[in-house]
Amino acid sequence: MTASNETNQSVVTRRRFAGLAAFTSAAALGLSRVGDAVAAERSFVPAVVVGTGYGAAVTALRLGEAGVATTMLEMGQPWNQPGADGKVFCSTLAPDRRSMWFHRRTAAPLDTFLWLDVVNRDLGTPYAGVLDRIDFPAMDVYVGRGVGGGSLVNGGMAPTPRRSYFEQVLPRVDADQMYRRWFPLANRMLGVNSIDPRYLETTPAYRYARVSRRHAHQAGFRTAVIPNVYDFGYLEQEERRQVPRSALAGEVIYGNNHGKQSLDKTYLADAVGTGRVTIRTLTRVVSVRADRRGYVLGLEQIDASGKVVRRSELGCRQLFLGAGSIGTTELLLRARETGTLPDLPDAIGEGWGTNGNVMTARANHAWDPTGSLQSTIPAVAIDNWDDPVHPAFAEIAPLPTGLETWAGLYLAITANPERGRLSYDHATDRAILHWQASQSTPSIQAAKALFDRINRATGTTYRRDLFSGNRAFAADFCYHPLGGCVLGRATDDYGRVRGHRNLYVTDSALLPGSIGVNPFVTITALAERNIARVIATDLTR
Ligand code: FAE
Repeated sequence: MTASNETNQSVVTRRRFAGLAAFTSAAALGLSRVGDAVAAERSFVPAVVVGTGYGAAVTALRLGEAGVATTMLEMGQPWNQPGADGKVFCSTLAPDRRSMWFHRRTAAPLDTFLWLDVVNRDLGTPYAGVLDRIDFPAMDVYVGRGVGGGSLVNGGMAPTPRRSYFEQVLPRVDADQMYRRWFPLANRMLGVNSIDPRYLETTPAYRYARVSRRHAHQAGFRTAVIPNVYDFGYLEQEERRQVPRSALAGEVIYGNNHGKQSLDKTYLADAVGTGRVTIRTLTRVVSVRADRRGYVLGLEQIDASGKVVRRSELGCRQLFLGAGSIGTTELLLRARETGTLPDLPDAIGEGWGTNGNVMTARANHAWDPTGSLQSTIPAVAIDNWDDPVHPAFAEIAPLPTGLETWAGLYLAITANPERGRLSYDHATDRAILHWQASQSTPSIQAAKALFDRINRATGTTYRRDLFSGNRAFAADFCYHPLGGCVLGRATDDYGRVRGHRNLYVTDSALLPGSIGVNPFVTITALAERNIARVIATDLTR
């Protein structure tokens, strides 16, 4: 290591410590902001970033590094303050009010077990929990709510997309540069790591993955080990009971108490650590309008019970939208349709897709148990993306009930060409998604082609007891909403909203409905690429 590398390294480490300390003290003091108190009270700031998910976190860090005072606005809570049970998050098996964002009942995607309504629980009074499900007529969209966005609730799977598919999806983005520079940077920053192959082959916690992998091989499919942002070293320690359990204690979609490098531990800690970035929490952006200096946002601050405690406005010169595919698109549609930014492009709301998401489960033979201890963090996938008719990339998912279930569960990503559209509904003041149930059929067909072949090769069948209505496939929900403000259409090739100076989209809304693998590494890498260009060319200092 050279002397200057060492200096850079120590600056980065110090910055992260400072950021993590700011998170801790904000939690200890019960503050509704992380970072500088004075900055959080200003009515005008140079840059605002809406949301704290992947695109937002990257953008805020790089703005902070460039010396731009930046305020992040997040409608969810900071998730680092333990509740009465000493834990920040509740587990998937014993969910409480922390689980869901103002729902009266949990809304887990597997809604029955042995056809019984035993999975979901009543929650009592609605609360600002960490997982939201936005329900549209034929599609339910899961999203994370809180400082860290989807990183708080997701499975941490961190694959880089196949280059040929990336080039097909985003032909105007320089793939050479992405694969040489931005994907490696995103992987490094996110803390992506891989499971030790010896551990994968021997631990009871991944028996389910080995069983499903063997079945896939029997049917002639290829499988791949998938990197993750969960610390696999920590996971091994969990198994030896040297540290508190998280992945081995059924924690994931309602948050992981340990092990996961969510954004509040990486990008956001670094961003706050620059001393230039402040996060205002439980603060929802409800409107955007233009003024002489840039943009003015209407804000609603709520308490954890949902009561609006303050309404205010915040002005900025540069506005970066990172509220997620649905959130960002909704803000721009509302602005266009209520006339506060009437000239926004027609392409806003278009090009929305589910990343071809479809979930299914197989029933294994009695001699093929999958184990009562299952890591919630997936590590293996069936890679059938080369199939000329039905490309599919199927994550082998756990079913961590604490009991033997003999189930093989999968979340498949397929190349479903169908696209939906979001529009603004004046009556409810919300975005509505135009997606027909029939548009999910290509996802089901692709998954069926894959799993029919596995069932034939192994003499097994589908489980029909896990999704209500006796269904073998569930393609009426998605974890990977993508699109709505597509790169090169609603924006230019770097996320600048067409026709609007200093207005940018930074997140999953940029991806045109499909990326072929779990998307957050791509969202992160694209955000890195875009903000580097914007800082180099658009910022006036
Ligand atoms: P996102 O992470 O959704 O963050 C948006 C943030 O903006 C949220 O914190 C919102 O609360 C906030 N927000 C929204 N509207 C407003 C507003 N009006 N005012 C203020 N704040 C607002 O954005 N992806 C993978 O790559 N690997 C996985 O293993 C994986 N598993 C998943 C499992 C689950 C259960 C879920 C739900 C998702 C999973 N994903 C996974 C998807 C991934 O988390 C998602 O693509 C990214 O989080 C999207 O990142 P964005 O930057 O677009």
